[in-house]
Amino acid sequence: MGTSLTHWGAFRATVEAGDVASVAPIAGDTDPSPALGNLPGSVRHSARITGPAVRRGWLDDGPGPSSRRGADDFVAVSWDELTELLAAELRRVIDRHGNSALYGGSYGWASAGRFHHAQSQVHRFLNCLGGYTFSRHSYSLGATGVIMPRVVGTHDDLFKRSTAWDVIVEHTELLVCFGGLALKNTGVNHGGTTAHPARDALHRFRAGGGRIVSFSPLRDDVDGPCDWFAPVPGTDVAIMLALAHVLATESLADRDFLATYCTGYERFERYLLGIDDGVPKSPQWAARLCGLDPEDLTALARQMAAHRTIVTVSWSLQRTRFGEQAPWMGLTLAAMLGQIGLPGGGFGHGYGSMNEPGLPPLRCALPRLPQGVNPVTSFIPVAAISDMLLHPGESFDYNGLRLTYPDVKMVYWAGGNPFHRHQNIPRLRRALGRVDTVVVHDPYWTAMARHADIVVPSTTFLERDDFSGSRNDPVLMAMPRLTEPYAGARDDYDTFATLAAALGVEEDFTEGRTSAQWLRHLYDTWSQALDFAVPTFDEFWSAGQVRLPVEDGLTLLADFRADPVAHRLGTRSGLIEIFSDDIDGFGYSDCAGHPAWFEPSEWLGGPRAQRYPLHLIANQPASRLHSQLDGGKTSQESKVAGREPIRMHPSDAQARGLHTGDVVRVFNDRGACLAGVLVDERVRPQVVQLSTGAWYDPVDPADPEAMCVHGNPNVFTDDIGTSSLARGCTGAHVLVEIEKYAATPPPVRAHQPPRIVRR
Ligand SMILES: Nc1nc2c(c(=O)[nH]1)N[C@H]1C(S)=C(S)[C@@H](COP(=O)(O)OP(=O)(O)OC[C@H]3O[C@@H](n4cnc5c(=O)[nH]c(N)nc54)[C@H](O)[C@@H]3O)O[C@H]1N2
Ligand SMILES: Nc1nc2c(c(=O)[nH]1)N[C@H]1C(S)=C(S)[C@@H](COP(=O)(O)OP(=O)(O)OC[C@H]3O[C@@H](n4cnc5c(=O)[nH]c(N)nc54)[C@H](O)[C@@H]3O)O[C@H]1N2
Ligand SMILES: [Mo]
Repeated sequence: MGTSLTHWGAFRATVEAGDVASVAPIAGDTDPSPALGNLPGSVRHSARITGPAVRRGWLDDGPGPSSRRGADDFVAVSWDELTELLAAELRRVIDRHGNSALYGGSYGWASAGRFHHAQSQVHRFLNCLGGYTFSRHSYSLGATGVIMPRVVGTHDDLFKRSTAWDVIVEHTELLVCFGGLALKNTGVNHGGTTAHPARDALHRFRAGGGRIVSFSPLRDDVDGPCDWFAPVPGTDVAIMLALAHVLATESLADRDFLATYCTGYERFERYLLGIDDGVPKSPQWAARLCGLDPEDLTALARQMAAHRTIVTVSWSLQRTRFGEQAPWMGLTLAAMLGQIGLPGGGFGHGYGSMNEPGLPPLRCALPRLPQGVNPVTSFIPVAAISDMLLHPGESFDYNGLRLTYPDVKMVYWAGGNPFHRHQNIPRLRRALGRVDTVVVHDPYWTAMARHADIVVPSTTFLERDDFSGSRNDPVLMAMPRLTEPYAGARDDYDTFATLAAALGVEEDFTEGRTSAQWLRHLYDTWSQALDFAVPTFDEFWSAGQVRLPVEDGLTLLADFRADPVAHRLGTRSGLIEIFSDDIDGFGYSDCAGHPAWFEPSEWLGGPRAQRYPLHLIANQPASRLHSQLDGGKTSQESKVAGREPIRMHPSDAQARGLHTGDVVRVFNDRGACLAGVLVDERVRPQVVQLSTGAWYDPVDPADPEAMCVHGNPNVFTDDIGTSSLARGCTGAHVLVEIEKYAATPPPVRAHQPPRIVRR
């Protein structure tokens, strides 16, 4: 029996014949994530990469653009050959094109361990070589990461220092949730988690008389009783404006709070009341967009003003076109209620998006592998990868800057799966076809690995020693190796150390340490910097964990409310910016100086819905983390007819002659996939839900436009940014049509390795 940690929780495992045989949550985790069920069999899964491999066409023809990526055979090579080829190609690209031609943005979740964290490893390695074009922000929080620092001075603290669940249970009367409070998502936390308290907190909240109002297309985004409103997806900003309109016109807005703690309310109010455009953003106005009853909105606004209320906005709302607006408008609405900084009142962002919001933060930092310094200045907002690869040398707007896409020749990926996360896969495939070389480190033959020229087999966290924790969890956990490395897999660290030696930067990269020595070193340097005592590394390792102090009882922005001068915000004015002069000054047509309603392209109210009348919600999967361990038991058991399940309302199913268990073709003009139908009343009519994470499985790998037979929604999502401000990912929403798939559905082969030939 061994113990370890994943992003979705800590567990105990039995190991047999070199693989995980069974898992159980650790004692004390009262609400473990079902995704733990994907671990058994994951070490020796058929999709494991068993040794280094090189795409045949790349080996035969050398580096260069190719349309064969994703369709070619692979040639098995030895580790020595791999090191030689890869070192030579890195040298060639850097010498001939410069370090900015190396894209090492390499975003992705990989494993929880702090040392073998693939992103940190690859960044450190590339920095030793002189740097790389990097990426900013995340797919998770692309819009929030840019807008919220400008309007409230931080984005991280909105989660890390969010109002604690205990404070909500005790003080909050009304939780108004835009995007629900999806407990399926609180299973997960970046870096791991040893407890899942959200479900229990909501029980206690209700038991104490608390009320939940959920705006969401899915009833089950809130577990248990709530007042459910199912508006037209993408209209939350209009709804919030309507609520704000009632507050403004019924003298319910807290003018003192707005005057003391905010700037720019008057400018915003002109827009709200329609003084300049003649369009008051009233409940009647919003009702025409969102489809809800204006009386209900008016009544809710009054209740919000009369009770201790938190307005919370899920992260999904900002993963849509104009995604900057929802968190900004949610904050503005909370500011008008005047309860920001009061216990149990104010603003929340991401309750139900991740385990972290509501959990007390650590009183210290965590051990961290230093990534070195990157001298290269070229970067992209992370979700602009296809834009960058397809438009080298072109300029683009980002957060008030005018930037230029570098001419990237080599894409280096470790620990992420762009075929899981990126929008418009046909476009991504054309973009990847443009570069000279694609390198991927992964334990598994994901679609990204299949599109690589050089494939580097990584160990999983189960095959190496590591430790991890997260900033809102009180436990730093040891992650001892549970079994030996499978087949030819190597730790990413060892791969990079060998490459660094071949490239003459071994000492810079390793600092003379083995990975075992690094673990001890990271722990020791971390513990020496703490202002409290922790056990020695050996004591920690044999105990398997160390408990760390946390800051209990937080209320978001309480210190700012208590003293807005001493605790001035990191915004230009030091206050909450309901109007931002800076953003206004950028003159963007798609993001104004104050939060506003913009009509998205992918929504039921627009012209596109005539052709594609169903609004697809591409949300996070309940059965796994992203694409990770899609071949595992929990994920596989969730499939319908072997495909990713698509949920739809009985009325939409009936109109198309569909039943639970049918295989359907889901499509728009960008692409198509197959999926398995689940008819479900909990889904709003005209909405369908297909989670991300089914491994991309093109029926004809040689055709970039090919239908995915497995159910990956990113084949048809739009690769367009949130706005010129943040250019965040907008993958959460897309319009589609659905029809019964009449032919015999092709088999799903995504979890079988590609053809590997030996020379
Ligand atoms: N089990 C599991 N948990 C996860 C993850 C996972 O892969 N699996 N991923 C983690 C990661 S990396 C992240 S960033 C977070 C993401 O957290 P979120 O982005 O919040 O998660 P989603 O599941 O995409 O969306 C939450 C809900 O928002 C609702 N929603 C979508 N569009 C709209 C809309 O226009 N209006 C309203 N009112 N509601 C809408 C959907 O019904 C959806 O179920 O989740 C984390 N948690
Ligand atoms: N349409 C749509 N698209 C979305 C979203 C959405 O809501 N809608 N959500 C977005 C969000 S919030 C996110 S965070 C992204 C997630 O996107 P990603 O983070 O790219 O997805 P993962 O599947 O977690 O990819 C992690 C990869 O790391 C590999 N890995 C695990 N351990 C190791 C290791 O030790 N070494 C190496 N080298 N690799 C390892 C795994 O096998 C896996 O292939 O997706 C985004 N995409
Ligand atoms: Mo995310």
